[in-house]
Amino acid sequence: MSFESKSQDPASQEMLQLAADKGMETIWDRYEAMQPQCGFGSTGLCCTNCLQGPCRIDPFGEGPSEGICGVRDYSVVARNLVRTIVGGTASHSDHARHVAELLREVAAGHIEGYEVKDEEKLMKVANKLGLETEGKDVNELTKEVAEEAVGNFIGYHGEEMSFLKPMVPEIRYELFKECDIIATGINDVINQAIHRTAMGMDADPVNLIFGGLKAALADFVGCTIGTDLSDIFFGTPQVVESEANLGVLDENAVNLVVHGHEPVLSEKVIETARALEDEAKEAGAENGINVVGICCTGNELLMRQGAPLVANYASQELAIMTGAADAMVVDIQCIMPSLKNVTDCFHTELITTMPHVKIPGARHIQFSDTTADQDAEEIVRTAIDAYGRRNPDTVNIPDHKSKLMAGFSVEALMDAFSKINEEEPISVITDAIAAGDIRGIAVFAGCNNVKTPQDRNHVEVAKELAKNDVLCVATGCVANAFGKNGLLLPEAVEKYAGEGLKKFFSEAADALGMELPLILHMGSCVDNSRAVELGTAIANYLGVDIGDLPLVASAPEAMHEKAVSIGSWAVSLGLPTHVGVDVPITGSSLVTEVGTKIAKDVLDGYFIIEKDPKVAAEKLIAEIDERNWLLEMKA
Ligand code: NFS
Repeated sequence: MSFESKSQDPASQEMLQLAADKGMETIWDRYEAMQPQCGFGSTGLCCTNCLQGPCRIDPFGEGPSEGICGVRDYSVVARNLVRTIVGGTASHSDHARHVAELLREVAAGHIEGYEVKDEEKLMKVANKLGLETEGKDVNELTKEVAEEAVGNFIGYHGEEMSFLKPMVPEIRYELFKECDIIATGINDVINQAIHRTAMGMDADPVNLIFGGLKAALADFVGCTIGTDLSDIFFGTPQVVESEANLGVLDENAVNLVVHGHEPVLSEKVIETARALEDEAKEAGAENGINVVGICCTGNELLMRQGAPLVANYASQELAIMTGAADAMVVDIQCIMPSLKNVTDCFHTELITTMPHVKIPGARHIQFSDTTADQDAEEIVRTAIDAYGRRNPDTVNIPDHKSKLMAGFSVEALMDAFSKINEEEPISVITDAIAAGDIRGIAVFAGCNNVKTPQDRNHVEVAKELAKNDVLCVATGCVANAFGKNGLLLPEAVEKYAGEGLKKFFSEAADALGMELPLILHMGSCVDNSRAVELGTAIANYLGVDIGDLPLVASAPEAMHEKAVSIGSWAVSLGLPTHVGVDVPITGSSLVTEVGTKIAKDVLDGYFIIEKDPKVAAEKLIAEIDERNWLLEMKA
C-alpha cells in the first residue's frame, strides 16, 4: 500500500514514512496482515450466539443455508446488526450515565470539585423536560434534572424516556409510537435487545430490526443526556479558534495528550495542567504544558477550552511516534490497545484511568469523581516527569497544522443569528433555504476506517456537497478531518462553496460582523444531538416533520459500533444516511432491502451505502432536491 492509499493527511504520510524506516507497526500494517478478511463475517453471516457454533451460512447457496438450530441468513444478519447497534447504545449511554450520576452526586453535596457552570443551560434543560422551575434554586433544579436523567436509564417512570420527546417534532414522536420503537429506559432496551438476539429467540428479521431501532433511539437519548449534562457542568460551547493536526505538538512544552471521550476527566486534566504550568517550566519546558486531544475528548476540550486537536482516530499511534508526546491519558472508547506497543519505543507514559478500561503494561491511575483533583494532579505530574526523560533525538513533529473555528452549539448559532433576526433567529437558515441559497443541510458524523484512506472520503463528500450549496455541520473524527484540511475556516467558503452558499455566508458575515467557517463544528459524537436540535428547530418553525426537511446525514468513514447506532437513529429520525464503507448486512438481501429501501417508506430515512465519495454526494443531493420539491408542493 502506498502512503496515499493509507491516508490523505500529509502529516500522517510523513509519520508513516518514519514508521516504515524504523520498523514500527501501525494500524495499516495490521490491516494488510489481516487480508483477506472473512467473507462470512464481512457479510454478517457468521453466528456465534451459542456454543454449537460458529455457524456460517453460505450466501452462494453452495454450503449450508441454515445454522445448526435452523436459523436462516436474514435472522443471523439482523441479529448481528442489532447487537452492533446495542454495542453503540451501551457505549454512549454508559458515558452519559457517568455524567448523570455525577450531577446527582454533586447536587446532593456528596462530591466536591465539580459544579454547575452553566445555569442557563440547566434552566433550558429543565424547561425542555417540563419541570416546574418557579421558585426553585439551582441546587434543587440540578437535583431534579439529574434524577430525570438517571431515570431515563432505568425507566423508573414506567413511561417513555423523557429526554426523547422534546427533541423531535410531535409528528415524528407519534410515528415512533406507531412503530413501537420507544423504550421505557436505556438499560431496559439494552437488556431486551441482547435477550431477543440470544439463541432460540427472535427469528423474524423485521421484528428484529424494529428492536434495533428501539435501541438506536435509546442511543439518541444517551447522546442527548451526554451533551446536555456536559454543557451544564462545563459550559455550553461558544465559538473558539484553535488548530488541528500533529503539528500542534510543541517541542518546548510538556505535551499531554488526552484521548477518549469523557469531559469529566479531560476538563479536570486541563484545569490542573493550567495550575501546574510553573512546575512544568521548572522542569525545563519553556512553554509549560500543552494539552492536546484525540478523538472526541479532543472535540469536547476544543469546543469548551479551545484545546488543539492533535489526531483523529486513525493517527492516534502516530501522535506517539512523534516522540514528543510525554503522556497519553485515555479514558473510554476508540482507544487502540496497540498504543502500548508504540509507547514501548518511546518515553511516553500511557495512562489508563477507568476501572473498566485497562491495557496490559500501561500505567493505571484510577480516576474517581470523589478524588478527581488529586487524580488529575497525579496524571499531570506523571506527564511532567516523563518530559524529563524525553529523548530529543527521537522527536519528529511533522510541520503540518491548520487553523480552525469550532464551538458551534445550537445556542452559539442562535446567539449569532439573533443579531439578524432577534425574534426568530432560526429563520436565518429557513429563509436561506427558501431562497435557494442553502440547498440543504448535511450532518457529518463518524470516524476513520482503515478500509478507506484516512480523511479522503470525509473531505471529498464535503467538498462536493459544499460546491452544491449544501450547508455542512460536523461532529467527531470527521470534524477533526475537516479541521486538518482547512474546511473549518471562513477562507474555505471562497474556495469550495457554491454561489448560493457563498451568498448566505457573505450576507451572514455582513450582518454578524464575523465570518463563519464553511463547515460548522458542533462537537463530539454525542453532540450529534445538537444537529438534531437544530433540525427539529427548523422543522418546528416550518411546521413540518424533520423527515420532510432537505436534511441528510453522512458517515463517510464509519468504524465504531457507535457510528452504526447513530446512523440507525438518524434513519429513524427520517434522514437519508450515507455510509461510506461496507456494512455487514449484505449477507441478507432482505435486511439490505429493508435498510436501504423499504425504511424510506416507513421512516423517510434509509441507508445509502456508497463507497465512492462523488457518487455518494450525488445521491445525497438527489435526495435533498426531492425533498425541496416535496416541501414546495406542500407549501
Ligand atoms: Ni465517534 Fe468519537 Fe472518532 Fe468514531 Fe471514535 S472518537 S464517539 S466513534 S473514532 S468519530
